[in-house]
Amino acid sequence: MKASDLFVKALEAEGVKYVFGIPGEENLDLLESLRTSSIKLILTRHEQGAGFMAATYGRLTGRAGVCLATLGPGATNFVTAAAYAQLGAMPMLMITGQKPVKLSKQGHFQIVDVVAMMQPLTKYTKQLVSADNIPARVREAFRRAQEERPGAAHLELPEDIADEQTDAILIKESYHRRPVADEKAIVHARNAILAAKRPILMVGAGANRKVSSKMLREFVDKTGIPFFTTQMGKGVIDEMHPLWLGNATLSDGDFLHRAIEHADCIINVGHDVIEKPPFFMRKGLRTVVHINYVSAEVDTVYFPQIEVTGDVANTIWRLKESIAPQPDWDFSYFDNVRKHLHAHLAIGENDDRFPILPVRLVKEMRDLVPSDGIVCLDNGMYKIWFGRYYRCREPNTMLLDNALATMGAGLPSAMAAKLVFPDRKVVAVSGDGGFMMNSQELETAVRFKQNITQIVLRDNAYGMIKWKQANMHFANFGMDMGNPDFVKYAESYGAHGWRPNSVAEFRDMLKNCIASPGVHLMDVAIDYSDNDRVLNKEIRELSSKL
Ligand SMILES: Cc1ncc(C[n+]2csc(CCOP(=O)(O)OP(=O)(O)O)c2C)c(N)n1
Ligand SMILES: [Mg+2]
Repeated sequence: MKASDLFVKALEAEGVKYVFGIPGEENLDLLESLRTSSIKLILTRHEQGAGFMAATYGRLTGRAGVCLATLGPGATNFVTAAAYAQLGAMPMLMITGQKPVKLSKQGHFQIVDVVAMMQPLTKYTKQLVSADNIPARVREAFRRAQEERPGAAHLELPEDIADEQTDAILIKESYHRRPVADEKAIVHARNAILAAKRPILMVGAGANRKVSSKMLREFVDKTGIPFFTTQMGKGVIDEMHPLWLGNATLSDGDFLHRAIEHADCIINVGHDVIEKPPFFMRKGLRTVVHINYVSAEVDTVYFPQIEVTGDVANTIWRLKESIAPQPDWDFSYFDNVRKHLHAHLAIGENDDRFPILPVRLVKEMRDLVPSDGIVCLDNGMYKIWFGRYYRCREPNTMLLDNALATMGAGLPSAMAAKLVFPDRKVVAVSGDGGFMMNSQELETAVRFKQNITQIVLRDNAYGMIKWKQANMHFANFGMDMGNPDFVKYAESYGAHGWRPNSVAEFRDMLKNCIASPGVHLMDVAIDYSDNDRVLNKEIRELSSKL
């Protein structure tokens, strides 16, 4: 068999449905093999967009999303997406081409050492030097990308290897189960929780990966232990649950942090130090029990005393079975924190001013996006507001990146989410800065007849950095920019463009965008004047009184 055909058969055997990317001449054998396969090519307008899509596909399915690029410039365009997948624990496989390894007549034209370049950004990076190795290399790349903690893998398929003949046969995925935690570790954790007076549960990114949602919910319902979510743990347990204590969007100074300070035991499920810290650990103040698939990476802000490593759902189930509510657990302080948090979250929900204020924006979106609808955030100021105020009802219904925190992933991640869940509503939210970093993928979305909505929050600035600049008492400098007419811009791609001039119009237009087919772009002027007042001052002042 021809090597490129075998490579594609190996992808099919891994269950690959889509390959995202832009081929170059070095990929043409592989492309021809793809053409006649069951795999669909999602041709994009930039390799970065393709990489973000592949990573998000992996994030939502647990199976590595695959992206394809040429050597040199195509491969270097994958770099940010590789980091996005690697830091965000999203299984992804990048395939890049290369000039012939045996005999090339092109000198060093376009040659970059891509395998070495990918080294710090991946779990596995290899050049194929013989067609006979394809089955083993492909299987290993998928195994490594998908195994906990998931991440990026890379294979380089040079032109001459792709054209070789081989009689190698595919290696099937083995039967395997995730290891479960050791019983002694479970007993240790259980004893710490039972001995505590004020335990609290934290739900982090790792809990959003596999099906641990049901067990966690049962754990909370049975024990009555209050919980909070991290940004990437949003929705694992319904954030409307009566025991929810908030989202750790800020690292300190929020109402939630008063509860954390008051707790004497934190059950930390799925936390990963790659996330911006949900709270800062201080020495000796409280017991932290780390429950995850992998052990805790120790950091100055995170050094748990007890670790339970193994399948998370299994660990939670075993803890749930053996922990009954204790008479001397006292959650009264937490109840008080929750009461004040809820009162605070509601402030501004009905503010009619336009340009729209972030709290109102979040409120309208929560009302209009169905429980299983997926909101995909790019990176900017609004991420803080959405993290704190938007309450996710189901796992992975807010895709945000609190790991690499790159701009430009909003639209591509929404497109991937729509491919994975064609029947669910998908809305991307980006700033005017982040949107323009991959706005060209509007064409891809239109070409594939996707039904998605892209909200662009327009403040004519890199607002988040502007806010931080002001926080540091620097003069306003270097953060303001202009914009295209986003409505006309959308229309020029064959998408629908909308520009509301009031909150009421925003609501009507969003409702219509979500309900009607096609690619919709809403150009929404945003008022960030509350950033300083609410996020820097009000929350701190009010929470410090608790
Ligand atoms: C690729 C990339 N470049 C730069 C940054 C640093 N950064 C974080 S947020 C931000 C501003 C985002 O601006 P915009 O998308 O308009 O959102 P806004 O904050 O204005 O709502 C910048 C420059 C980043 N996170 N990622
Ligand atoms: Mg902006």
